[in-house]
Amino acid sequence: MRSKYLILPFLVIVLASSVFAYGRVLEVTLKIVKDDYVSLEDLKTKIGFAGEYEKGNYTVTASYDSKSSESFKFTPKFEINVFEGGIHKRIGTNVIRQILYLPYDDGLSVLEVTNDGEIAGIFPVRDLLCNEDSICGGNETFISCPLDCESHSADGVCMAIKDNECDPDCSFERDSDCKKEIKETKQSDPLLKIYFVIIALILGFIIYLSVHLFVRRK
Ligand SMILES: [Ca+2]
Ligand SMILES: [Ca+2]
Repeated sequence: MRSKYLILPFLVIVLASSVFAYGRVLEVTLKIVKDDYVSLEDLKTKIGFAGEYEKGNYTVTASYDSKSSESFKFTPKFEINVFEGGIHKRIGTNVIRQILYLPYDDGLSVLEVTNDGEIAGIFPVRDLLCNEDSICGGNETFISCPLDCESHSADGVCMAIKDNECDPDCSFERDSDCKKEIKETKQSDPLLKIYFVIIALILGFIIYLSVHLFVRRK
């Protein structure tokens, strides 16, 4: 009976991880003009869940240096939310912004978008993901560019790694190194030491005075 209860959460985890792949993810923001071109608005690597892209008239093909390419299919909805006359409505539009969460792997060089088999945009992404100039900036993160970015770089991605450095992108709860940093700054605060000495002196003086008065009364 007990083993049944132990197996259940395990099965849920296996099922969830097969539906939503958790790991290194490429967040791709595309501007799509209906029946026309596609442009690349933003690109960022992070840790998270990749989406499911198996059906649709649009295809994103990710080409790698070392391995065969991978394709992801989706159908953009040319609609936007509007608030009109006190109600929320969805109306048709010709331009939309589509965000895709693709599984990310090292060596990604080109993203190509096709609409019904016709090329709508080709984007060389290698230098965007890592330009190897020893500066962590632009679209680079520790995930796509460990050469330029450090695990604790301010790159918009929280890497909760124990490396004795607080990642400014993490909350204090997520990166245990940040908690330690707070503790250390508290300990080394010179003002805190002065307050402590003053309080100790006042307490000492009160005790001295009390003892002195007590002895005199006797
Ligand atoms: Ca760089
Ligand atoms: Ca970071």
